[in-house]
Amino acid sequence: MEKAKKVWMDGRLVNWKDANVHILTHTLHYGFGVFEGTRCYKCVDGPAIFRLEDHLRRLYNSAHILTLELPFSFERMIEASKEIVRANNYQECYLRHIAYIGDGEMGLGTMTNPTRMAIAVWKWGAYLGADGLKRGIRLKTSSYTRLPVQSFPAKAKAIGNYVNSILAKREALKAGYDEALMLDTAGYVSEASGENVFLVSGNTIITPPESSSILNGITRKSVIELARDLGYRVKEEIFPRDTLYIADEVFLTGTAAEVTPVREVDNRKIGKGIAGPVTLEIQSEFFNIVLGKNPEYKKWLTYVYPKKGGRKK
Ligand code: PPE
Repeated sequence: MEKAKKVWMDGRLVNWKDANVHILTHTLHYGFGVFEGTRCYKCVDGPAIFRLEDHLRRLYNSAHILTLELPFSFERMIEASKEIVRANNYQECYLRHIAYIGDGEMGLGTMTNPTRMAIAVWKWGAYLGADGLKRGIRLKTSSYTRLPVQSFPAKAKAIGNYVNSILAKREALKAGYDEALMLDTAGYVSEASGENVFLVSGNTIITPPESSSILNGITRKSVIELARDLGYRVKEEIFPRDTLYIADEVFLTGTAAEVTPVREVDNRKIGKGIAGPVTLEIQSEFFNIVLGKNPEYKKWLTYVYPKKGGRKK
């Protein structure tokens, strides 16, 4: 990973090599904290962060679910997010917001440790590989079940939740697949280890509903709106994994993965076994939007430089 110059920590810009925490940082031991992943794209008229307010709203909601009080205001974090991209002079990058419990006391019940916040940025290419983004990836149903909604706050992007995801991801990678498909406790499709799942059947696009144990993905929400605007019928409903096997197309959405086609699920070809036309249309429209090429969706962009339309050279 290329090291950025600066990291935003607790209200200050610090050098990359100084962006460290104490070994007794509470969250490091128990995983109780929340985070966000957001992308900044090099738009035609300057760098812009995609759906920054929605990502930060989810960060504050995640914290609320965990009963963590965040020490900085929403507005301050909007400004800090732009500031850290500018401080590193990046045109495009991934932003990682994190809120965690710092050091002080140990033990599960400690209430006195400070809650800390940071934003780090780095350059991140195609999450599931450039080839995967173009041609499609291979998905394998995991032996790990998504944790049930009564035990796991799926609507919180909580750090500890990711033990479940990483177990599934490592299992899939070791077995030679690109990504893990996770089922819920009833056996229905929930999501991939770090992406939401969609299928295409004729003119209809289906994805599990928000009431499932899925993260309410911001890319998911964007793709639902975009697909409807393109004239597709979009349904949010539960389905078993064999519905994926017989779909015309399958794709994944996520900030990191963007819109990634799936060409195979559990050793079964999906459609023709290549990236499907509907997926590629949505992917291409999605890239137009995040790159500021579609005026209808400019509402989703937060330009990093103050002048409307980005920095003028
Ligand atoms: N489900 C999960 C479990 C998840 O982690 C993500 C994001 C999504 C769905 C898609 O949500 P959204 O990004 O709002 O569209 N996963 C992050 C993981 C990246 C990482 O490896 O770290 C991401 O895409 O940023």
